[in-house]
Amino acid sequence: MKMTFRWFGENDDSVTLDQIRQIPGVTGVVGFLSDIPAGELWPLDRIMEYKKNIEAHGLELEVIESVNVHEDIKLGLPSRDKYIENYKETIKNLSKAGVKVICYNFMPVFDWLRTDLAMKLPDGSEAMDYDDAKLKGMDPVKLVEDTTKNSNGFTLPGWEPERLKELKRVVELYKDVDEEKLFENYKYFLEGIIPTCEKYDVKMAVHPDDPAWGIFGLPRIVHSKENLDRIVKLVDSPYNGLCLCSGALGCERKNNIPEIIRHFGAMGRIHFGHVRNIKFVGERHFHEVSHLSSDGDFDMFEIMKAYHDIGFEGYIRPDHGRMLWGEKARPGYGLYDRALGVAYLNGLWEALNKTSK
Ligand SMILES: [Mn+2]
Repeated sequence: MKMTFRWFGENDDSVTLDQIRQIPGVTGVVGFLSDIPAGELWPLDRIMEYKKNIEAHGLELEVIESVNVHEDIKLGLPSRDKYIENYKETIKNLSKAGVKVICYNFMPVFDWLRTDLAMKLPDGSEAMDYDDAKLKGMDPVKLVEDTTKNSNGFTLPGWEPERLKELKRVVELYKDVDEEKLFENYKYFLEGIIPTCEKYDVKMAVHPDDPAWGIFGLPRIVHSKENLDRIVKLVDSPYNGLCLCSGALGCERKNNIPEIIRHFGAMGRIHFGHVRNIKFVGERHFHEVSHLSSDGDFDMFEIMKAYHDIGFEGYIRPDHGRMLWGEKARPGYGLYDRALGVAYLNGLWEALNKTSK
C-alpha cells in the first residue's frame, strides 16, 4: 500500500506541498491540472513542470485524479473520437512523467453531489451532507450555483464552471441515453483508450458514482458490484480497473465494501482506494464524518483488513475530511482532517502488518 494525498496545484489549493510532506507516511500526491477543461489534451511540458515541483518537495506523482471524460464521449456523439484521441495523447504524456494510475469517472453531467457543503456537527466541525429528499426538490441549475458559491472560493473538482455553463442543454441531450446506451458509450471509450494504457503502462481506475444512484433522471451505471463486474469486462484487461471509493460506493447500503474489495482485489482490478467513513441519517440521507470507525457507520478496520488480505500494493488516500480548527479550504479537502485520516489509516495498517505475521 502506498499512502497518498490529493493536491490541486499551487494556484488552486489552500494546502501546500510543504505541509503534505510533513504528514507521516505520505509518499506521493494525487495530482490534477485543474485549469485544463475536460476533453483537452494535457501538454507534456505542463505535466513535467507540475511533477518537478512535487518532486522538489520530496513527494512522488504516480496518480492523477482526474482526467475528466468529455460529455460528448458519455453521450456517444460523433465528436467523441476527437476527445478520445486527446485522452490517448494525455495518457501517453502522463506515462512519460512516470504516472502509473489515472482516476476518472463516468458520471453524466454532474460529478459528486451534496445538498449541504458545511453542515455543523455537534463538535463544531463542518461536514458535507447529502439528503436525497432535499435534492428532489432542487433545480439542477440552482444546485450548481449554490455549490459553486459555497465552496470557499475554490472551484470544486468536477464542477469547473466552463464544464457546467451549458448545463441545461447537456441535461436535455441525455433524454436519449438510458443506462444500456451509457454502457455502450462506455465500452466504446474503453476500447479506444485501453490499448494505449497497455502500451504505455498506465492503469485506469474508475471512481464510483457519488452518490451511488441516479440523480435528476440522468442515467448512472458505476454504483454496484454487479455493474462494476460488467464494467471490468467491457474491456477485459488489467488496465481497465477501479478506484474503490468506500464513501461513494458505500452510501448505497447494499454495497458491502470489504466484500467488494476482496472480490475485485482477487481479480487484480483495484488500482486506487479512497478510504473514508460516512454516517447514515435516514433513507438515502447521510453525512460525512472523521475517518474513525466509531464516528460513522463503516468498520474502517474491516475495510483496511480487506485491502491487507488481498495484499494490496496500489495507492490509497484518505478521502473527504471535515473543516476543523477554523480552516478555510475547498469543501472536503482541508489539511487537518485528512491528515488525521492518514495517521489513523496508517495505524490500522501497521497493526494489520504486525498481527498477521
Ligand atoms: Mn472518492
